[in-house]
Amino acid sequence: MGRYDESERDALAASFERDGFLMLREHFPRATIEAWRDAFMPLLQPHVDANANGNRGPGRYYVTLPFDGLFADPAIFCDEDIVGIVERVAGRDPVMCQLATDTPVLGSQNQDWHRDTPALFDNAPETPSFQLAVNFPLVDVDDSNGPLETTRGTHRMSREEALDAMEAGRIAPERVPMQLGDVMIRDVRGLHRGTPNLIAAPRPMVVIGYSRAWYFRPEVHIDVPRGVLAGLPARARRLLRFNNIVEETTRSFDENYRQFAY
Ligand SMILES: O=C(O)CCC(=O)C(=O)O
Repeated sequence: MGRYDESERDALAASFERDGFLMLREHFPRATIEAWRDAFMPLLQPHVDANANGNRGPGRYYVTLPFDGLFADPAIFCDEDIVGIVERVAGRDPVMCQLATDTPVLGSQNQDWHRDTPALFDNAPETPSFQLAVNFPLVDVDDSNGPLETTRGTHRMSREEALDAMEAGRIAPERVPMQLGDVMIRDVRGLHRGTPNLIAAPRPMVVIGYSRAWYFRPEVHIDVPRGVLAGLPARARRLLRFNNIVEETTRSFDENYRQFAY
């Protein structure tokens, strides 16, 4: 049972088709997300210690989450509303390909406007959605700590067309403040950027990637421990089918997903 019925999911999917993103406000329980934050902060620190300048540009860290414990919670990655909407916009039987975080800290800057993947076919930006990101912050996000900025409708335009439309004022960038528990689902082709975090506390944002059933992204992956997989419901196991099965969880440290902006 999700929070939205079938017709509400249809309406949300229709708004996604138009805008390239949607928000599910107050979707996850705050306590669940606070527990994720507490578990995440010790994972961030070694990256900050190793590279004070960020591994994703100044003051920005990309950190993969280990797929175990509370991070392997099917109530999050297999949430019925989210997967129901993902299936409506990216087709039946999707694949989960990524579980990670983006964290700007004090000293981060505006990113260049970018999309996270190139068009599926050269010069054919109008294809249906094939790669989605589900984002939720581990802290409340407002103007002080680096909200995402995005653009409506650019998921079906070329990068050049979208940038021209912004420059001409036909598309206005929008800041996306978010509270703990809020969820954003976005087509990763939508033109967006991270903005500076101006306060001392890091601003982690989880990203869960879902792909069309046949789409494989070699630049990201999840190491799924065999024992964790065995304890998951069938639908959750199916979502994970393209990922590596490992005997034990790995704490990946060398983040090699560096080519992320198109
Ligand atoms: O989390 C953010 O603020 C945006 C990060 C982003 O767009 C990226 O690194 O590709």
